[in-house]
Amino acid sequence: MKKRILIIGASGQIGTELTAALRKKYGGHKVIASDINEGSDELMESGPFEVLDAMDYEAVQDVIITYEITEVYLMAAMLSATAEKFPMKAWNLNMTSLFNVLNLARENKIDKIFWPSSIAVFGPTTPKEMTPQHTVMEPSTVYGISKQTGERWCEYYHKRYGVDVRSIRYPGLISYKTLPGGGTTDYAVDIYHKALKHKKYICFLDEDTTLPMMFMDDAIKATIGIMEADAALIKIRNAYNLSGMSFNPKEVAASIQKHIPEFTIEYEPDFRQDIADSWPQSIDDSDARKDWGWKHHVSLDEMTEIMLENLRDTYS
Ligand code: AKB
Repeated sequence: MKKRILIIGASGQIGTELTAALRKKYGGHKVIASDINEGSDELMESGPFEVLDAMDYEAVQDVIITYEITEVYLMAAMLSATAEKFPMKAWNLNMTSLFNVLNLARENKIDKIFWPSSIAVFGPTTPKEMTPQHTVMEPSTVYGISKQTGERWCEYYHKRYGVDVRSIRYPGLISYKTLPGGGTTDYAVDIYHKALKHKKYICFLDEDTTLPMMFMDDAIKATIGIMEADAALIKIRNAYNLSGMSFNPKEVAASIQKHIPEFTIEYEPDFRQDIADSWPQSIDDSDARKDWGWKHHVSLDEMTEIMLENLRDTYS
């Protein structure tokens, strides 16, 4: 079958690396990158690029028809911390963009959708350790409410209209290539930059705030892995739990100190502490491992080495 992929939100933290990985795998011309603004030179030169508003149904449909798109990865979203500042804007973006692609698939204009969910679907009443796939979900953030609602709609469109939509609940993602924007887990990227630049970091979460996290390479493997799996293997059509590692700011600081002994960290928790406190500490992802063969590879100390090695030149 002729595969043509559209990535919506290609300039974001995940979109940038996902676009590069899919272009490497399928060829630049098969992967159309799009975002609300023009992308980086690299994004615009390595394959087709379209300026596209994920909330504009007609515009998304036009790109899908023009390029004969078969699969959409919808990566545009407002993350947890920013969404608390702009609740209605976040709700509108996160829900309208999802309905646009779900309805295009329902009308048979595309065959398959990837839509990212998040550990933010869980809330303060969810069991915190090894959070099960099926459990209490009472998210207390705008972002979490939009992701949980989105999951219900994905499952509904699959059951009622046969839409092939696949999703995973991303933990916090860490990469040296791209910066996150507006999330509660962003400290886990910033800390590496500040460790190299200032040998000091002021963390907006408390030292013992343990959260599920993952190195970006593993997240990209999971995303492409679930999309490539045989449809019959995808038994869960809201979103799969996905786990890599869990750590808190004190542990990541200790991991950095193995390479930069003079590095120091201070804690000044802000409004993001409440968000983090409402999320799980670790995730049971046995369904993803069993159903479509998910495996994580990178641990905290391995990630620290990769991050410092790759960022060192920027700050030397
Ligand atoms: C955020 O912190 O909002 C995101 C997420 C866990 O979905 N990184």
